[in-house]
Amino acid sequence: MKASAILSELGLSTQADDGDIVVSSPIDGAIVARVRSHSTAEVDAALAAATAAHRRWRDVPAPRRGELVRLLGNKLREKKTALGHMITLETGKILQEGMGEVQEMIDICDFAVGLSRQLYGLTIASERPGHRMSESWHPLGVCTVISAFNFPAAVWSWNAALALVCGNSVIWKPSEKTPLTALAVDRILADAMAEFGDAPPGLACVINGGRAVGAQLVADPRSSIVSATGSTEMGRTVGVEVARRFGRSILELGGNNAGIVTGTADGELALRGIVFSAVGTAGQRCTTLRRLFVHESVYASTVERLKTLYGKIAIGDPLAAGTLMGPLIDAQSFERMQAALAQAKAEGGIVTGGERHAVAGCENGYYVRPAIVEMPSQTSVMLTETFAPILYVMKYRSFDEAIDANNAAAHGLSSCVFTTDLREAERFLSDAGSDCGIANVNIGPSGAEIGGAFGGEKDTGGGRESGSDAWKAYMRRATNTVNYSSALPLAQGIDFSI
Ligand code: UN1
Repeated sequence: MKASAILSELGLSTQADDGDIVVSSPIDGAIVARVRSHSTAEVDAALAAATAAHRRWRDVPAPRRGELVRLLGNKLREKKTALGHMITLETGKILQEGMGEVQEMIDICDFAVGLSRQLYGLTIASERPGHRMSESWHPLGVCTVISAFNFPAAVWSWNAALALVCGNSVIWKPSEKTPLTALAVDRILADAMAEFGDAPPGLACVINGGRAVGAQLVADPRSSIVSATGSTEMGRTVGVEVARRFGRSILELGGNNAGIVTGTADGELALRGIVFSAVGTAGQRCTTLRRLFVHESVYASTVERLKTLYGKIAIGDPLAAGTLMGPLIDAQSFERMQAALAQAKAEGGIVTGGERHAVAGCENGYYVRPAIVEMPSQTSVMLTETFAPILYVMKYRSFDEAIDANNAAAHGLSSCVFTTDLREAERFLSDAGSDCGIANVNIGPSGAEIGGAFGGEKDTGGGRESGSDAWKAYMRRATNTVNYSSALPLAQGIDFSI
C-alpha cells in the first residue's frame, strides 16, 4: 500500500498544504503530509466545546455511552488494515505491530463497553441506626490525552474508551511526529458518532501542535484530567503543573525494564521472550526490555545464543512481509543511540551490533542493527533509558542480587523473570520482589494485554491506564450518607443537644 492510498482510504487529504508540521515517514524520510498547528484561540475554543459537551454527556446513561464506544470498535474493525498501515507509515513499526496496535484499540473498546454497565460503587455499613452509606462514581469533566509517537493510537484509545464511558469529553494532543494517525482515528470516531446520532458536538477532538499547545491544555483548569504519555522530563513538568491547580494527572512515563534469566530457566522460551521484548518496535516501547541479568551458570550460553538470534533479525521496510525490525523514528534517536553505545564502551561495556544498517530504497531511514552490550556492572548508561534497541546484559550470582539490580533503576514500569523454580517466581512477584507496575514470569516485559492496569511506579509516574479498575481515575468518587430515620444521631457518638 502506498502512502497516498493509505491516506485516502482513511479519508485524509493527500495534498500537501501549508501546514507547519511536516510529517515524514521514518521508513524512507519522504514527506507524507503537512498538518497545521492549532492556535491559542482554537485550543481555548476546543476546551470550551469539550466542557459544554461534558455537561450533556454526563446525563447520558453510561450503557448508552458504551454504545458509542461499541460503534467505535466496529469502525476500527472495518478500518483495521488501513489504520495499521498508517501507523506503520508514521512510526516505522512493522505491519504486524501496526495491526496489533489497532487490535489493542478494538480490545479496549470491547472492555469499555462491558465496563459501561459495571461502574460499580459500594454500600458501606453505617455506625448510625436508620442511616445508609454508599459510594458512587461520577463523570469528572474533560480528559486531555497527550500521547507519544511510539503508540500513536492505542494509548489514546486506552484513555478515550474509558473516559467516554465514564461520561467525560476527550481532547487529544498527539505527538508532532504522528499527527496523521490521530486525524485518521478522529475521522473514524466521527463516523461512529454520526451513526450514534446524538453525541454532543465537541465530545472529542484532536489538537495538533508542539509544546506551547500542550502547555496551554495542561495549565487550563478545564482539563480536569491530564493523561500524559512520554518522557519522565515531560511528566515532571506536566505533573507539577496539574498538581498546582489540584487537577488530576495520569502519568505514563518511561521505563528502564529488566529481565532476569535464572539458572533453571527454559532457555528457548527465555530467548524468544527476550528478543521480542528487546528488538520489537525497534526498542521504542516504554516496556522494551533494556537490562538483562543472567545467572552466571547460564550466562555464556545465553549471550552466545542471543547474539546468534540477533544476527538473524530481518531489518528493513516495516511494510514488507517478514521484516522484524523497522527504522528508528528519526536522526535524533539514532544519535542518542550512538551516544549511549559510546558511553557504554567508556564504562567498560562490550558492544555487539548497534551500527547503521543500509536498506535499499530507504537511504534516508535510520535503520540500525540491534545492540547487545555486555556490562561489567550496572553503570550510569545502563541506568538511563535510551529509547533504542540496546540490550545491556550482566551476570549475577544470587537471586536477591538480581532483584536488587532490577529495582535499582529510577523507573518502575515493567519487569520479568525467566525461571522454572516456583520459589524464585513467587519471590519475584512478592512484596520483596520487583518494584514495578508490571511483573511477569516467563514472558518478557513488553506486549501487555489491555485487561490489566497498565503503568508503573517511581519515575514512570504512578498512573494506571487500560484495564482492571483504571477507570476510577476518570471519575470522581462521592461518599453518600442518607438518614432515613427521624432522629439525628451524630457519628462518633457526639452529643450536641441544644
Ligand atoms: C508504550 O510503549 O507506551 O505493553 C505502550 C506493551 C504495549 C503498550 C506499550 N501494550 O508493550
